Amino acid sequence: MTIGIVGAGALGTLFADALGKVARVETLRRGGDPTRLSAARIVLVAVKTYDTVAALRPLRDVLATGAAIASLQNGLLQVGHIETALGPGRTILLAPTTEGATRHADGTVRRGGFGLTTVGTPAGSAGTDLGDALADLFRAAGLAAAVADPIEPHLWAKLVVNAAINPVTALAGRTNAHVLDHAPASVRAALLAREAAAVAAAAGVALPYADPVERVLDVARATASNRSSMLQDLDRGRPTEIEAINGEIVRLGRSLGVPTPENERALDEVRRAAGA
Ligand code: KPL
Repeated sequence: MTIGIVGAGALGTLFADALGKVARVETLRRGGDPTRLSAARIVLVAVKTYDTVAALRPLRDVLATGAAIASLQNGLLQVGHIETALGPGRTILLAPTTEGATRHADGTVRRGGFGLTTVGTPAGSAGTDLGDALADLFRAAGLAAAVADPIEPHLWAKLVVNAAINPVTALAGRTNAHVLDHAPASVRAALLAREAAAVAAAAGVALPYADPVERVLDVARATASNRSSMLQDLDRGRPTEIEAINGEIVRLGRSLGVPTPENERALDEVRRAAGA
């Protein structure tokens, strides 16, 4: 099976390297030739949320009929972005992941611990057996994977973790271990996670864990040596995903009447740190 990967950042490279051992992998970099992905059965999307439409648009007339698009991305807006870029009627899989990868100064990418990738189809979409096939492939490549239906609680589960770990580590300039080792960072991460979980509950989402703070600490432990994606974005002077993560919590919190002062503060501070 040929797997396409859109995006050659740290996460895309981690998946390309792992899957390259068990499948044929074609990576599409920014400005690359989209026809490289014409034989792909599954296309993994590993670009930043705000780059999705521009990165996928060139594939609109290139992808094979029946090819599935599987998003590894953060946030909640993946399906809309994919449909905007490729049109309706595509087979879409969502694959939120707690794998962490850091690109070092010499350009190499190192896995920052061990995460779990959960694969499923968005609510209301037609069933496909490609989700099971993708999870099997991940496992064959040495990446822990699960299949879940519905997948939305797992997108939220990842959002809560990102809302807590990413701004705290990005603002401190420290690896994910900071959330465990530095008491004020642990307190702040816990406040962020609790607010995000309260928004999830108000949105009618049952998170797949009982204690969001414990979950954040578990992921921080499993990815302790990783520099969070938000920290790597700030390091490189790139836009961060703060709007899709804490920004989304704040926006939904407002519309659902859930106060999110800690997420608002994180949103504000990361925007300022990024010079926005
Ligand atoms: O998803 C991540 C990220 O950095 O965006 C975690 C799981 C927090 C790993 O660093």
